[in-house]
Order: sequence, then C-alpha cells, then structure tokens
Amino acid sequence: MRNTRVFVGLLLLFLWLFPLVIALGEEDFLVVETVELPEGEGTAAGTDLPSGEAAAPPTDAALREAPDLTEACSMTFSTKKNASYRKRLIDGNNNTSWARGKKKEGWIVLRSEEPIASLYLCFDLQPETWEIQIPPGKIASGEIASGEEWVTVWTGPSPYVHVYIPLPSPSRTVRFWCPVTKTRTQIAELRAYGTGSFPAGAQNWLPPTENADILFLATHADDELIFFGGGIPTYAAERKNRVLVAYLANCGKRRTHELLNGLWSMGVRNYPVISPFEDTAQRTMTKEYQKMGGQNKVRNWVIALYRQYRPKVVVTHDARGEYGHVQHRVCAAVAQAAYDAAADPSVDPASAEAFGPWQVRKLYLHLAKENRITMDWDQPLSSLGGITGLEAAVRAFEYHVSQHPYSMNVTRTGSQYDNRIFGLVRTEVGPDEAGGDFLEHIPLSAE
Ligand SMILES: [Ca+2]
Repeated sequence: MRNTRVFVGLLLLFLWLFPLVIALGEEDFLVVETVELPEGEGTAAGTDLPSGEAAAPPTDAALREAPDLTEACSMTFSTKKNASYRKRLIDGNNNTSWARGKKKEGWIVLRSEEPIASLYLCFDLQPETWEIQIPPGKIASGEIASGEEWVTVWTGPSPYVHVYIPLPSPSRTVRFWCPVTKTRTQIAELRAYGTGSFPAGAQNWLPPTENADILFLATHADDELIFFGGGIPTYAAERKNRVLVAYLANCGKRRTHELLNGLWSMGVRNYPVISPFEDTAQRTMTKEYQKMGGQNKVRNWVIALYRQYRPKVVVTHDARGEYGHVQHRVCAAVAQAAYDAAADPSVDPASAEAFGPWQVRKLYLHLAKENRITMDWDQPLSSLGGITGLEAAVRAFEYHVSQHPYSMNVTRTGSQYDNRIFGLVRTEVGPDEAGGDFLEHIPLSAE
C-alpha cells in the first residue's frame, strides 16, 4: 500500500514537471501566447492572498479563454428584488440596471459553483468609493460565517465606467460593496468569469494615451465613425500608433457605453477623453458657445487637451459642421483656435503651468479644401482579423443602437460626407507630399 502511494506521488510529480521539462528543452514545442493584461486602474487591496496563477504549472484551465460564469451565478442584493435585478444586470442591455440609493450601504453577492477569477462592471453611475470583497480564508469556499468580516481585494473608484477586475485568487463567493456615499450607484451590466485568458466579452482599459501621435477630436459619440471612417482602427490597431480619441460633448451614460463598446471593437485600448459639455444643437455659434459656458471655456478645454496629451497630429470635423450641425462647427473652430493658443503660455496659464505649452504639428479638418488628401480605409487590417478599416467602423457603429433610428450612418466610400477626404489646414512640417497618411513627415513617438 505504501509503495503504491509512493508510486502515485512520483507519478503526479512527473506529470507536474513534464510540461516544464519539455518547455525548457524545446522552446518551440509549446507556443503559448502570453496575454498581457493592462494594469487595472483601481487599487488592489494589500492582502497576502495567494496570487493563484503565479506558481502553478500550465493547465488547460489557464490556456482557455476564461468562461463566462454569469448565467450560472446566483445573486443576492442589499436592495432585495433579487430576481428582477439579476435579470437587469445580465441582459446585455445598458438601459436596464441595478441601482442603489446613496443613503444606505449597498451590495451584490455573487455565488458560483466554478470559482470566479474576474469581474467586469459597466457603471451608469459610480459612487466615490466601492469595494470588491471575498469571504475570509484561503481559496474561499463560499459562505461567510457570522462574526467574520469580508476581505477587500479591490477598491474603487475607477476612472473608467467599464471596469475589469481580476481577483487575487479565484473565489466561489464575491461581493460588490459600497458604503453610504454622496452619489447613487447604478450598474448596467455585471459579468463574472472563471480562470483563463482574458475574456472576449470584457474590456480592460488603459489610461488615455499621452504623447499621442494622433488625436481624433469628435463632437458626439459616433461622429468618430461616421466622419473619420476607418482612421481610428487603421492607426490604433493596425499601425499601433498612439491614438487618443476625444469627444467635445458628453452624450450621456447610454451613449458612453455605446462609444466604449465601439472603440473597443476597433482595437482601441486607451480610454477616450470625454468633455463635461452637454450635447446641444443651437441655431448659431454664439448661442452654442453660450449654452456650453462661453467661447473661452470651450477653447480652453481643447487647449488643455492638447497640452496634456501632446498630440502631434489632430484630426477633426468639417468647418461647416458636416451637415451643418453647429456643435460640429464649434468643434472645428476651437480645434483651430487652440492650435496656436496651446503653444502660447500666456493663454490659459493654468493649463500651461500644469502641462506646459504644446505645439501640434499638423491639423486636418474633414472635407477641407486646403492641401487635400484622400485616405484609403479599404485596406484589410490583420490586427482585426482581415476586415478593412471602414468595415471596422461600420461594425463599431452597430453598437450605437440609440442612433440607429436616425438617418446618419457610417458612410460608404464616395458618399456625401466622404470620410476618406481631409484637408491639412495647419502644419509645422510643410505640406504632405505622398498624401494618404496623417503621419507623413511626423516622427513617431519613442517608447
Ligand atoms: Ca442591463
């Protein structure tokens, strides 16, 4: 009997070591694609919980895509109404949500047969502070006994509304918890994943890129697709340039979910910048500026954007507002005004002091007549499985469900708002010669 145990022990040790020996001896034998996860922006709480994957040998569970456990999870809520809230959180619809008043602490407890390794939260409203907690003990088995305290493994808030949270070790029970706060909490979608590689259904955003090669400055969520076509996926995903997408108007929580889902689908991984200005459509520029808090306020926001993120090239709207939308015209106007002003430290000295002055090198307006270039968004992008830049934009627009009832969509090449045509209206590096490349004459960012 004893010999049998020794034999089984040796066999298990051999099986454990075998992949390591093979991997060391023949590097190409097992090609494992390493998925580098960006750092979450929240704060991992200081615990000495085992990291789970660090020392473990490779297993099938570690190589497969993390399974979506959400459907199989039970959920209980501080707010009761368990069944209806659970449905709202997992229905894939950003218009339905779980909400908590600000005067009481609130929580959602998830329980799963298969241990939960990560969570993905889509907030409509994020409170000032919140935590992800697990029961005390090692690999948490499930229940929390009376008198025991939950262990905090992650602390919000996140600067992003779509938040991916890898747990320090898998747990069958996980709790989202928030104390009494000044603001309400509203979560549109919540998903739980098991152990494995990064799940396709989640988003794990990196901070907005500084030292941007290109800033695409759109006005509203979806303008970046309709008017700039395949530009964003071509440069951000395929050419791996530093791309910042910014929006001059904040179109509300629903459209923010839509724009994030669309950008992520095009391979954008740096979170966009969204202004605090409301989405308005006044009849004149004067009224539009008034509605947005004054011309200087709008211009200074764009100046600070240039100074903080230091884009070499800025791409923005047609000066006539595409189809005449006055907020688009404001966007094109302030983008031009800020081109010189951002380089002058006497203008808006507060942001000059915070970030330093900045000279953008080239500014393109959609459809401008000066120094016209025609982009090619019909090249297949291997980074996106071979679809073209334009097809990636069309696909991203599918996420903008709230805008589908309206007449605008991502225009096909050659249509009225031809998203291939841009004019170079300001340049520090001379006119384009070859054309067809926003980054012509622009040295790329060093890492
Ligand atoms: Ca929902």
